[in-house]
Amino acid sequence: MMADLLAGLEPPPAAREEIGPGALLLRGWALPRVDTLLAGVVEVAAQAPFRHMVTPGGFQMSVAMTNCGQAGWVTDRGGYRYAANDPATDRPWPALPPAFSDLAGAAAHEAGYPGFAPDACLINRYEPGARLTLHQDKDERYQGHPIVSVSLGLPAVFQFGGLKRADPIRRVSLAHGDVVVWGGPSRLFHHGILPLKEGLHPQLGATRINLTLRRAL
Ligand code: MD3
Ligand code: FE
Repeated sequence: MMADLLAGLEPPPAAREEIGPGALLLRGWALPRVDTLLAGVVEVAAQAPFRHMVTPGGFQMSVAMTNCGQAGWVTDRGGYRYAANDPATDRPWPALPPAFSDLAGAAAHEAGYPGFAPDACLINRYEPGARLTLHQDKDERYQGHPIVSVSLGLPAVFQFGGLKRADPIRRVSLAHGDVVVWGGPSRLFHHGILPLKEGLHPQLGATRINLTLRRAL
């Protein structure tokens, strides 16, 4: 424990914050693994490029997305769903990099959800102005599993509401290296990302990347 702390492998206990029922924010938790995670993103995007998908209502999303794992989240005029193949190439999505699954399993364990084994990862890429309007994540087959999110690059303002769309909304800043484990009641809470502000991150430039590790199937 103390040795891990000194080695920079474990953040101090003050970096743990319960931001909702069953939702634990681990500030800076991914920092020791950022380079490996980013290498995974580059590898995935080489095989399944980022693209701006279209919502069922016909709007192009401002966030660019790609996926890896057994299934990928997609949207088009036909609706939202998980698909085994990338519609852009008709080939299976790239495999989940082990660094992604390892980090998700360890973070979930840390948050009190042992045995979490993700089978899918949605990778979101934001540039200044890009946003994600308030929504719930309900396309996974069984919504009892937690979701682990990792924020990289420019900081963003995360909106966190409740089960009902009209519930009060809190704002939480998510920065480079922050990990959040969304389980329990929070798993189905409404959430979104406000338009990304201009900025330059030393490693990622004018970009924010968010990984969400999920059990989709
Ligand atoms: C709370 N992504 O991919 S991460 C998404 O930053 C998504 O790109 C945002 O919402 C992003 O669906 C927010 C935080 C997050 C992710 C998934 C959640 C919060 C969540 C699922 C349930 C509840
Ligand atoms: Fe979401």
